[in-house]
Amino acid sequence: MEGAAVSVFVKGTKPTASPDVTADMAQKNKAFAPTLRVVQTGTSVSFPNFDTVRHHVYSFSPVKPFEIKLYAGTPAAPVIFDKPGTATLGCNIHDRMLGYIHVVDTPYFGVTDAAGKVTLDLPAGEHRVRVWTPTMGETSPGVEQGLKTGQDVVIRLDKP
Ligand SMILES: [Cu+2]
Repeated sequence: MEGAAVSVFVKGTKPTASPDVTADMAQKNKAFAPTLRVVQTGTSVSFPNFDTVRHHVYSFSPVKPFEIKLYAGTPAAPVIFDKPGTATLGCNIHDRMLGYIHVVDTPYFGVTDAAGKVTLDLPAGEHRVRVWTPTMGETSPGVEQGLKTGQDVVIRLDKP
């Protein structure tokens, strides 16, 4: 299964990243790497191309429609993801390329590993955790529940 985006909302923290926060969504072997990248709202994302072929990356998603026309190397201008939600990425040249940038209003986030686990370093207290996976679809906000730091939180996504 693909990784799940896990974000934790902590009262009193800034929803938006400072302007110098950056992230990468690479292309390697004609695939997005990673398939799913989680960023805080306001993050500048670069799209470095490590392949010897050119890519043409786009998103039609309402949270961030954009297009980077046929390019090699790293495009000069990063794309700023300024609204929370999910952008689905594709490539005009390689139809099978599919990736996601999941944008969250919190600095606390991660992606689950192959075992479905993620560990986050949180301020002590009670917070809200939200989980989103690509299978939910880009318009889904994900599922949310409470959590208390220091305890394992189990979220089952296979419930009806
Ligand atoms: Cu491509």
